[in-house]
Amino acid sequence: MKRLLITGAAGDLGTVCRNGLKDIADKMRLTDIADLGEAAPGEELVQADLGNIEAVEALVEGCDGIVHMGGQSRERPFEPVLNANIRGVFNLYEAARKFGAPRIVFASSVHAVGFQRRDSKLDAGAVPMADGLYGASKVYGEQLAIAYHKKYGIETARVRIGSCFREPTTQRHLSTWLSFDDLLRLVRAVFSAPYLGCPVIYGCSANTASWWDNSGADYIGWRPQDSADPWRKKLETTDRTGPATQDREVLYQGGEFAVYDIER
Ligand code: 15L
Repeated sequence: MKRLLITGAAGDLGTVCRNGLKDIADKMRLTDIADLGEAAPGEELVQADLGNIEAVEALVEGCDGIVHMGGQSRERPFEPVLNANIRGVFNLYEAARKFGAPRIVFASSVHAVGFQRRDSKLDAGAVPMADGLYGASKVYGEQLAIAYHKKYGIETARVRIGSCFREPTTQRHLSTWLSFDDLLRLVRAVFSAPYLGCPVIYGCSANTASWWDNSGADYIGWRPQDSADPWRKKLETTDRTGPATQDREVLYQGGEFAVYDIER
C-alpha cells in the first residue's frame, strides 16, 4: 500500500497498529481526537474529530487502506456515541466512497452480539444482539459496511473484536482474548487477501473456550497463533467471575456490559 490510514491511533489498539504495521505501507496517516505525540519517519499525524465530514474527507483522500479503530470503545452516553460511532462511521464511508473505495478494517466488537448467550456458538450468520448503545453503534457500523459494499464496492472486514489486551485477565477472556500479535496478523491478512468482500470475523486468538466459529472467513488466510489457554489455571483461581452463576454478567457474551444502565 502507498498510504494506510489508522483512526483512533492514540488509543490502545491504534497504538498497537501504529507500532506493529510500520512496514505495511509507504506512509501511515494517523488520526485521533487526542494528541498523537511526535511523528516518526513515514508518519503523518492529523488531530481530527470523526464527527466532522470535511476533516474525515481530508483524512481519507490519498489512502488505499483504512484501519478504523476510532470512536468510543466503551459503553457511553448517547451523545458521544452518536458523534463518533454513528456520524463518524457515516463520514468515513462517505469519504471512502468519494476517494477511491479503500479497503477497510472496521473495529466492531463482541458487544454487537453481547446479549448472545455464552452457551451458544456463533458464526458469521449469528443475529446481532447489542448489549447497549456502544454495541448498537457497532451493529450500525457493520450494517453500513454492507450497504457501501453492495452499492459502491467498498470491501470491509467487520471484525468483532473480543478482548484485545496484552494478556487475558478474567475467566471470560479465556473465550474472548485476542493477542496483539494475532490482531496484527489479522490486519495484514485483510490487506493481502486477493478478495475480501464484507465478512464478519470474530477477533479472538486460538482459544479452546472460544464462543465463535470463523470458518466462513478462512479464505482470507488469517490463522491466529496465540491462545488464552496457558492462563486458565491462574485465572480459575484468581478471577471472581466463575462460570457457575446465572448473573447477566456471566450468562451473556458481553460480560459486564450486559449489566450497565443505558445513559442519556
Ligand atoms: C470492547 O469492545 C472494549 O473496547 C474493550 O475495552 C473490552 O471491554 C472488550 O470489549 C471486552 O468486552 O472485553
